[in-house]
Amino acid sequence: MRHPGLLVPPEIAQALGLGFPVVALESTVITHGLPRPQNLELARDMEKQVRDSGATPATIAVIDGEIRVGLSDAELARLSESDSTLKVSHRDFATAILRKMNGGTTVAGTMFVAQIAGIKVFATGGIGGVHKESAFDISTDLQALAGIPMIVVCAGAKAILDLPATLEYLETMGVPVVGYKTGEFPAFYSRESGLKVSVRLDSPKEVAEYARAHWNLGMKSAVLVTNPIPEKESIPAPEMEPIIAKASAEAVEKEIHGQALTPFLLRRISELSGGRSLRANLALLLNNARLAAQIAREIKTSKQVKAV
Ligand code: PSU
Ligand code: MN
Repeated sequence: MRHPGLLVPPEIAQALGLGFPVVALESTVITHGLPRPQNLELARDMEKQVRDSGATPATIAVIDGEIRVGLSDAELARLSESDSTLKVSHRDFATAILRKMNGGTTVAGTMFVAQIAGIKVFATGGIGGVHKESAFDISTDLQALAGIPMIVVCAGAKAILDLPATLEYLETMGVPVVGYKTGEFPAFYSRESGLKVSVRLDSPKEVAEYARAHWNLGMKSAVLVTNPIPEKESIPAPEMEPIIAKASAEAVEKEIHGQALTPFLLRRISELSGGRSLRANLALLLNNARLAAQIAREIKTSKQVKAV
C-alpha cells in the first residue's frame, strides 16, 4: 500500500489498514476552483461532512513537493492561502516534486494518488470533460476515469463543458455513469441536462453492489456516481445558459486555454451570477461528500460480511 514519496498520516494509514471507510477529497477545488475565504471554509466543511457521515476524510494535495494523503488543518490553511500553487494533474506531479511546490490535485491527480493509497471512494464537485471553447481540450479526468477503478461521486460534469461529448467519451472508455436517484445526467449547477445516465441507482448500498459487480468482472474503469445538486440551491439550466455562454465567449476572446480555462470560467460565472453559482457549487460539494461517505461505509460493510 505504501509507495515511495507518498505521505499518509497515522490516522488515515490506520483507517485504511483496518478497512474502515475512507473518502478521498481533491484539492484543485481549494487552490483554483473557489475564491478565498470560501475555499478554506469549504475544505474544512467537506472533511467535517465526511466525518459526520461516519468515514475518515483524506484530502489529497502536494505540500512542499511531497504528495500527501490527508492534510492537517494548518496545511489546509496554507494550501488555501498560498498564491503560488500548481494545478496538479498527471503530467504535473514531477514538476511539483522537483520544485518543492504546493499543489492542488485535480480529479485525475487525486484519483491517481488515492489508488496508490488503496482508497476506493472519492468525492468532488464536477468532473472535467470535453471543453466547448477549443478543439481537443479534453480533461485528463476522463482518462483517469477510464483506467482507475474507484467510485467517484460528483454532481455531473461542469455545465461549462460540452456535456453530450463528455458522455460519449465516457461511454467509449467503458465508464458506467450512475444517476443517484435520477435517470438524468445532472449538470452541476442544475439538476437537469436532457441527457441520460447509463444506470439509475437509489441507495448507497446499491452503488456499492454495482461497483463490486463491475470490478468482479475485471473491469479497470471507475464507477462515476452523479448526484444532483440539492433542489434548494440548484439553478435551472435555462437561467445558467446565457451566463455560461457569456463567460465562454470571453474565454475565447481572451484566448484562455489549457489549465487556466476551467478556473477562469468558474470565476466569471460566479461574478456574472452575483455569487449564486458559488453558493450552488459549495452546496453540491458538501452533498457529494455526504453521499461518498455513505457509499464508503457500505463498501466496508460488504467486506465485513464477506469475511464472516
Ligand atoms: N469541481 C469543482 N470545482 C473545481 C473542480 C471540480 O466544483 O474546480 C476541478 C477539478 O479538480 C477538476 C478540474 O479535475 O476542475 C478540471 O480541470 P480541467 O478542465 O483543466 O481538467
Ligand atoms: Mn483542459
